[in-house]
Amino acid sequence: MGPKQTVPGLPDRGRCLVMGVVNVTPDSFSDGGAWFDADRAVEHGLRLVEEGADIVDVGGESTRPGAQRVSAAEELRRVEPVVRELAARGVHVSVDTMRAEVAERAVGAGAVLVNDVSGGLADPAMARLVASSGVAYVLMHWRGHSHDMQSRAVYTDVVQEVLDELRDRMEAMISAGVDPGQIVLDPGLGFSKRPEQAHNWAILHQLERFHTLGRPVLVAGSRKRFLSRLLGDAKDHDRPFTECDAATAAVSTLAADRGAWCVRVHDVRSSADAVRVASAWSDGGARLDRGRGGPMDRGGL
Ligand code: PMM
Repeated sequence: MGPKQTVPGLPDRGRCLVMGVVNVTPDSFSDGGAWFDADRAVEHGLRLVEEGADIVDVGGESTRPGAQRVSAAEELRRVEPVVRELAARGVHVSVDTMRAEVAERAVGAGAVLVNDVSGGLADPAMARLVASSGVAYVLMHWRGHSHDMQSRAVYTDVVQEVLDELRDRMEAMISAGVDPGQIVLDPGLGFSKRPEQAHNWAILHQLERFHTLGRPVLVAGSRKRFLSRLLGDAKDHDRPFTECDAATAAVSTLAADRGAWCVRVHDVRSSADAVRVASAWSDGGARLDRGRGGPMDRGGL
């Protein structure tokens, strides 16, 4: 099992949490364009909660390989109304941003988690904001912006280097005044990790080593290229991203079993089921999570 799994402002369900993704962008790699409208994005976020999401992650900037940045003003225009409305409806909202300014406004609008894929590197003001607001913070392993991140995927020992770089970033945030209890760590699957070099699989294979850093771990493999590559056909055609949800659920099951605090996914229903299976399996059903109706409710076997 991993380190203590409670994070301020976020629910403790005694199992791995599920974070559902709402990308309010025209170009995210796995669901770009689908929710690029505030009302539709809110509707989608509420549907994800019904399907079992514990947290809804709202992002306004695509991080797909090669993506160009949007302005802070445009990012705010996309995310702020969605965060505000979902938070007003009682949803635990996370904001997926690398900008302190966007994070600050989102926290003001009710976000309880700042999900920063740059681990504080993209915006020097981020550490101060996280420290002064006391908000929970996902610190992801990152080596550079999307336009050239894959050229930085050069490792001798990927697991050790990602661990070391996460530790360095965590120490830098703590020196800037962030309480260690605010921090969740994320190895950043797909970010400066090459599918053809099995970087992502090496990290998942040794996921338990990340617990040595003493903070909860978030795993975000949903619809990423290492899955579509694994499931590709004999002619080396990758499986389309949207057809990788069963594989994502398998990753969620295994990540939950290896002590992940949370999985970040696009298809919530399958991963919400997966983490409940992992939990019941690991404790022999001692503490069944019947939040949404268990098998007995339906009179089944
Ligand atoms: N990946 C994406 C976006 N946000 N946040 C965290 N913490 N970890 C990730 O790996 C991550 C993220 C890119 O995926 P998407 O655009 O399909 O949501």
